[in-house]
This record gives sequence, C-alpha cells and structure tokens, in this order.
Amino acid sequence: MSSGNEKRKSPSAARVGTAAENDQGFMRESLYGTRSEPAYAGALSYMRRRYTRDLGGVDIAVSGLPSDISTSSRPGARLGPRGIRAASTHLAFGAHWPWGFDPFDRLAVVDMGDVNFEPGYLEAMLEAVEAHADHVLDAGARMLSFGGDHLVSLPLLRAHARRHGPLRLVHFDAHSDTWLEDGVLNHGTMFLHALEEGLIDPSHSVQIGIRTDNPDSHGFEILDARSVHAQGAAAIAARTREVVGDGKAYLTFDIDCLDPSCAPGTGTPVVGGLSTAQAQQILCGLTGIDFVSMDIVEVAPVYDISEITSLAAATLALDYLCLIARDLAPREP
Ligand SMILES: [Mn+2]
Repeated sequence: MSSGNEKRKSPSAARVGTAAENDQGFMRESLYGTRSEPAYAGALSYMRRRYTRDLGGVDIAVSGLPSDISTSSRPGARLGPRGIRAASTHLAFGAHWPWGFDPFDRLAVVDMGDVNFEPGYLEAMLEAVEAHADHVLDAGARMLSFGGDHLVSLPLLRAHARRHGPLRLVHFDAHSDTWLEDGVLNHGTMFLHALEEGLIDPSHSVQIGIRTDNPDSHGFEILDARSVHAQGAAAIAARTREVVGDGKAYLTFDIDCLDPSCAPGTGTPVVGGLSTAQAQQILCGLTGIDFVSMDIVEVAPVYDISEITSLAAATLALDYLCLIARDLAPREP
C-alpha cells in the first residue's frame, strides 16, 4: 500500500507510480509484500503472488486443480481456480481485516498455475495431482489448492499422508462425502476411500456445516449446520480445536458449506448453510491447529452472481494464510 506521504504527491506522479506496479504476478522481484494494482487489470495470479514453478524459499504453493469430471450434479468447478484468482484481485491491498497484518509480509507464497491433465481420464487426473503434490511437498513447501470438484482432495491426502501419517481432517461441507456407493470413486465418496486407505484419523476429525442425510458418520465428529446456527461460531471453533488436538491436520473447504445465498456458484447447493461470516469466524478461531495444507473446492463460476462465491473462496483462503502467518515475524522483502 502507498504511504500517506505518497498519496500527497501530484496526481500525475501517483498515476505513473501505479502503472509501474501492474502485473505483479510476473513483475514482482520479492516473494514478500503486497503492492497494490488496479483490481480490474493485471495478471490473475492468486493475490498477485509470483507465477512460478520455482519452489526455492517458498513456504506455500498455490495450485489450481481444474477437474470436474467426477461431479454428480452440475459441472463447472474446472473454472474454479480461474474464478478464485480473479476475485482475489479485490483483496490484494495489504493488511487483511480483522487480522491487522499482511500475511505476505510473513509467508513466501507463489502461484504455480494449474496442474495439467487430459480431460475425461479420472485415474490420470488422480496420478497427476498426486505427483504434483509430491513435487511441492518434497521441496519443503505447503499447499493451498483450488479445485476442481472435491475428488481432488483424495490425491492431495495421499501425498500428505505419505509424509505425515493419517491426517486429522477439518472438513467444511454440506455433504459428508462418505457415501457408500459400491466402490464408486467420485466427489461424494472420496472421504470413504480416504478412510479405507488410512489417510485420515476419523477420531480426531470434524465435519462442519453438514446438512444432508448419511446413515453412517464413520467416526467423524459431525458439527452440522443446525449446531453451527444454534451454538455460534466460537463454540464450533472451540469444539473443533478440542477434537482435532495436536497432530498434523488438513483443512478441506467445500464452498457448498456456505448457504446458497452466500455461495450460489457451486454444483450441489443445499439451503440452510453457513453464512460467509460464520465460516470466517469459525476458520479464524482454529488457532493452534497444526494445519499442513488447505484445499478449497467446488467453486463453479458459471452459476455465480457478482463473483460472490469466488470472492468468498478467495477470502477464506486468505483467512487461512493469516491463520498460518499469525505467529510468524514479518520478513524483510
Ligand atoms: Mn459438498
């Protein structure tokens, strides 16, 4: 952000200064800091981070996973990464409320672009995403991944569990995604597969915002949508911290956890969900949980209105980065 002194320069000088800072997605020299550029212009990396595959010195790598071939209802989540990047231009101006700091002063975050795979080949997509995750994790970075439909969480969990053992899952969703469907692998069954593969420790995992029927909880603590509305965000965050405890945790956020009034741009909307504000307050309350990575999935911009779904996803991802950066010291750019 410009300092107060810079703002008092002549209008022409200010315009020249702004123009020189466009396209931080490939023009930025440091991985740290935020320099504002017009929200309507510039390279659409997430939060104007550098677009690169170079993971040297990187804390968190953003990846797009544009696959929606396992969607059971309306497709379109393959456009999610693009939508989230575009909406993030409305947020890339420095300190993020209510945290009071810019997470990019503390964390080196880059945008690696989108993982490539041939559309229509589910197994090939799973292998490509897992190989990509292996590459990022081998470099010592953590991940912030944008779906895609929710199946992309399975290869991500496979790569993370290989390093960390069974993960404690914090799962925001309208759906439990543990349906028994005779072994079918899709965006409504992958957490059952993850349980069977030993990727998740259900006894330390929570599902928040659930409001669809499933006869078997599979050992997850379910904090359903009604309990969020009845108990409030602070109580839900406290219970989540209590259940998850101290082990390595993975955060997965299906945007349909939000009510369709807050997130219409998704494939399988369900009424009665969380407001964006409720979800933010819960997420911001998850201090102390040892999150290794996050994904945010099922954003389908073709059903969106005024970018509200993409903006919610971009903001929740930013809140996650602030949660991770909270106890870190600012770095010199
Ligand atoms: Mn869902």
